[in-house]
Order: sequence, then structure tokens, then C-alpha cells
Amino acid sequence: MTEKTAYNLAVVGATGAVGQKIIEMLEDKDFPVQTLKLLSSERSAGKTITFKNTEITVEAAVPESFDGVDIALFSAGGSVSKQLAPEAVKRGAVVVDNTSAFRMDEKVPLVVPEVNEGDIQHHQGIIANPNCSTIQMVAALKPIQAAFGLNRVIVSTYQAVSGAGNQANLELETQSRDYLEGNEMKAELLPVKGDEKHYPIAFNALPQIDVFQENGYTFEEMKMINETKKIMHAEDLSVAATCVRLPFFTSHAESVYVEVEKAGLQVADLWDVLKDAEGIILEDDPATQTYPTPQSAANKEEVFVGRVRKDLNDDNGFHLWVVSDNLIKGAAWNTIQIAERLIQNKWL
Ligand code: L14
Repeated sequence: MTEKTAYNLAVVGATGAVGQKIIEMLEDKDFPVQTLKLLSSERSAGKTITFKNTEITVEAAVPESFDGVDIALFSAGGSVSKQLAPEAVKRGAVVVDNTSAFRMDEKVPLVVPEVNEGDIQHHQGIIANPNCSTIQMVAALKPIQAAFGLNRVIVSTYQAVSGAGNQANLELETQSRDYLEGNEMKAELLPVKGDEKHYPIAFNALPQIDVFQENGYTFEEMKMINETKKIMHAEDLSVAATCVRLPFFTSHAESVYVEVEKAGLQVADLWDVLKDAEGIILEDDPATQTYPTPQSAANKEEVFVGRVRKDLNDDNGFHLWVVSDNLIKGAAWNTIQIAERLIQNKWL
């Protein structure tokens, strides 16, 4: 049998913020695409999207859409994934799912290639792409854990609006304009579409991303906590998270406190392991005011780390600032990397 050199792909959620990025990156990265099927809800079907100079009409996703598909990239929300990912698998496709639907399912690998690529091979048809805030954090934590051991992580996030989708971007834009023109701001979507209350995001900070859980944490915070342990194979790692939305469009920033196992380390020791780590760019020089920001990280694939400091009270404690484009490494690029490694390692 001759080996495949190009694959039949489907993108589910093709008109969404992440879907659009995926299509753009499949083209930029010259992913070996044989055919590309663009799928969406009934509502967005009929739109056309250009891929490699060809106009493709978006179709409403149904189980039969996946006949003949090798790899299906899902980012149309959890309920679509729950309904259609098993249908895609039944028809022989491998699914890379960008929603929270299957992430904590024991049978589903949850993967950031720089951290746990090997987990991909145990897939049973579905591989989950982690939450955006989790991805960039574990990419930075992995080299530290590998070199020095890791006991504790406390993170506060500064998250972009685009994580909540194109409609949320529009809400920020409209509210900003209204505020500057002296009009009343209308809040209809954020912090969470469909939740009881809405607050303006423009010129504000909202300490709620995704819905509240019974323990008082939000689902976004619990995703960061649970997913980090799963990806890093560190059930005993102590993790706490506070997730906050800020009024900018792109990239999540995170203030991360870590407690390493090894005693006596200095900032330079952390720099050493971070500067050579896969997918990480160290931008850390207080003397020249060098550090990453959401704007400097936008449209880039890597995870940027700066502001590494040793805690002033705890010899094992360090503080870092971690920034990455939430739609690229946080979503589209990590998804495509998983698909690439499925192919490269013959794990399809
Ligand atoms: O869990 O609103 O993949 O910014 C990530 C983005 C959940 C919503 C996930 C947002 C989503 C989140």
C-alpha cells in the first residue's frame, strides 16, 4: 500500500474566530491538504471562504459530512463536538477537538506537543486541544518542571476578548466607541453568553471567564487547574488560578508563581532552561525594559516569557510573566501541531 502524502481535512466551526485562524494557518504552514471541507452550523452555511486561491462553500455539519475525512478539526463549541465528534470517528476520521467537551475524559489525550507529544499515540479517535490559558502556561512550566521539579503553581490571568469569539470582539469595539463618544455602553454578551448578568468589558476588568462552579471558582479557572495536572502528568501538583478578562483583542498574559523542588536556584538558572525550551522565547531584560506584552506576542506562534524574579521570602519561589496569542498557540496552531505530529509519527 502506498503511503498517503496528503489528507482529507474537515474544519468544523469554519466561520468562527478559531476556525478562521485554522484555515489561514493550514495554508501558511503548507499543511498536506488533499481536500478541505468547511463545516458550520446551519446559520453560517452558504458563506464562502478562500483557501489556496479556491473558493470553498461552507456546509452545515451533519454526520455524513465526515465520510472520507482523515482528520477533523473541531472548534464549534462543546455541544457540537459532543454530538458530531463521535460520528466523525465512527466514519474513520481522527478528531482534534478544541472545546472542553472531552478534555478530562480518561480515554482522550490532552496534548501540548512541546509538553506531552507522546500521549497522542494512545488516542482512540479523539485528541483534545487544551484551553488557551492552560496551553501557554504549561509550555513555560514544562522546562522548569523537567529541570528542577515543581510543587506549586499560582496563576492570575489577563485574558483577551477574542477568546470569547468574534461577537465579543465586536462588543468591546462598540462599547469603546460608545464610552469615548459619551454614550451609554450596552453589555449583552460578556462575561459569558447566556449567563444571568452582563458587564461592560471596555475600560474594565472582569473576574469571570466561563460559568461559575459550585466551589466558587469559574470553569475557566477549573480548566486551568485540572488540565495542567493532566497534561503535565502531575496529579499532586498544587495549582490555583484566577482568570480575568481585560479589554484588548489578542493574546493572554499570565502572572505565574511557581514553587520548584530544588533549593538554591537563581533567576539565571530559570533563564537557562527557558531560553532553550521548544516553543518558548525568553524576553527578559529589566535594564532595557524588555518583556513581552499582548501586542508584541500577537500573530506569533511562540510562548513568550519575561519578568522572571526570585521570590523575596521563599527560596524555592519564582514569579514569571507568560504571554501568547490565544488564537494561535492557544488554539489554531496547537491544533495543527497535533495534526502534524499525528502524521509525522504515523499515529493516525
Ligand atoms: O475552554 O471565553 O477552550 O475566552 C477558551 C476561551 C472557553 C471560553 C475553552 C473564553 C474556551 C474561553
